[in-house]
Amino acid sequence: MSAPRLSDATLAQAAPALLRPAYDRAAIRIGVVHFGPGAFHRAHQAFYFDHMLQTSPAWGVAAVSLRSPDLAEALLPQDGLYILAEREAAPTYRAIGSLMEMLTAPRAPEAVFAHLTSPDMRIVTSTVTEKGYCLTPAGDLDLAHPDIAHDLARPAIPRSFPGWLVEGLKRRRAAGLAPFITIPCDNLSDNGGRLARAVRQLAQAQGETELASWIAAQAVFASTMVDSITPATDDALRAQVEAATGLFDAWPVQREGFVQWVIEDRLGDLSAAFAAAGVILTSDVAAFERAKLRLLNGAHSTLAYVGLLKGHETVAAAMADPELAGFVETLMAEDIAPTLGAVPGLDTPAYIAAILARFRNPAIAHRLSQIAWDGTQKLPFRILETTADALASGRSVTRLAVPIAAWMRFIERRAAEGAEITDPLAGTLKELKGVDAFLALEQVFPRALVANATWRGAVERAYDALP
Ligand code: CS2
Repeated sequence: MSAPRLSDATLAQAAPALLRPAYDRAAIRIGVVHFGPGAFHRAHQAFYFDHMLQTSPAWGVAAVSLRSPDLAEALLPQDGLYILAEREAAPTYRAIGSLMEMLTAPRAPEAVFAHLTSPDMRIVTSTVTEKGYCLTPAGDLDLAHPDIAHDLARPAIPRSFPGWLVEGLKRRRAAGLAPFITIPCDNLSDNGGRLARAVRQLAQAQGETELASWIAAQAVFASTMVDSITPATDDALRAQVEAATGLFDAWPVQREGFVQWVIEDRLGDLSAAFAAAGVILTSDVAAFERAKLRLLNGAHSTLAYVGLLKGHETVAAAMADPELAGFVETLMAEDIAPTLGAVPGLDTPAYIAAILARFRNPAIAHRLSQIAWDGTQKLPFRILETTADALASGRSVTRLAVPIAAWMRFIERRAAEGAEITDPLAGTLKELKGVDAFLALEQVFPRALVANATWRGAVERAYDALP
């Protein structure tokens, strides 16, 4: 007999193991528009908003998918409810109630704008990944990006994330409202600064000079560091959720118990509500972001590319390989940590130890292939910025060259097998062979780095040493 499907009406039938919203969902107002409601958003920001709803009904989320209707199709029959599994030795299951609307932007543009121009709506968040910012390697808006080209020609119904923000802010200004606060939650260094620049440049390129000045003067883009390991949903998770809760959820999500959200302290009167939910507000988010991106994400990408070449499938399996685990630990302590300087409030050796313990979490099967996606977008922030800093201070880059060489080998192997490569540059990548061909990718490798003979030599040696 199959279990009833999760919804407002069936929630009361769930097994006691399911933690439920301790607030009245019928009273919720939309205070947040989120772009890119993938698993990470639902395991992270939506969880915080669910917490904030316990004290105020102002934190409902309208979740906007830029393309795919999958989320709306899965969650509409469930009234936006889904189950978050926290996977530690004793797992917990929690029904998250903060998603009140699931919109697919191209199908319902006016509904998206209705929220973006609502006086109750104060915060826009995003998890659109690195590529969603549509930037050149120098950090400018990529005017040649097909979605940006579209938004220049037809700004009123945008395609890109910056395009939605510009048009939303334009309508808000026309309605005499203050701008919303944008809190981007993607793994880019200075995500707020980069997004602010992209949005201003798009407004300028659309000929909206006054709008661009208004945005520059009044709109807040708060940088953030987000952290929680979130393996993709699979059928095993669906089955476990159903067995534990007695309800069927078409799209549950899972993460480790650890969850962290650090936001630049520019939220004004909204700060207290975020702080009460456990968000860390700080004036120095850049230091936290850099430490997390370089240590955690840098180590993750290293485990992914080297681990896949060695035949491992998950992070925990790669960490059970003493040679690889030892290499990553040394890379973090000897090569990455010295580029961070002192981070106020962060004990770096303890932070490294905690990350390595999280990677070993036996309750989580985090696939290396998931982390290996989008290498051209991730490696600049995770490894190449670290490498440039190490070179500038005369430190060795021998170990830092290994994940880069492993990525090249990984791409070559996928191409040779005819396997799919998930990356915006996949079409180019699958034709590349050998270090020189990869280093010619100007979208990925800064020319100053490529011109550095020490680093280049290190990449070549690492490449030759890998299978
Ligand atoms: C991972 C991240 O998939 C990846 O590239 O490195 O998603 C990582 O799990 C999170 O940033 C952890 O906060």
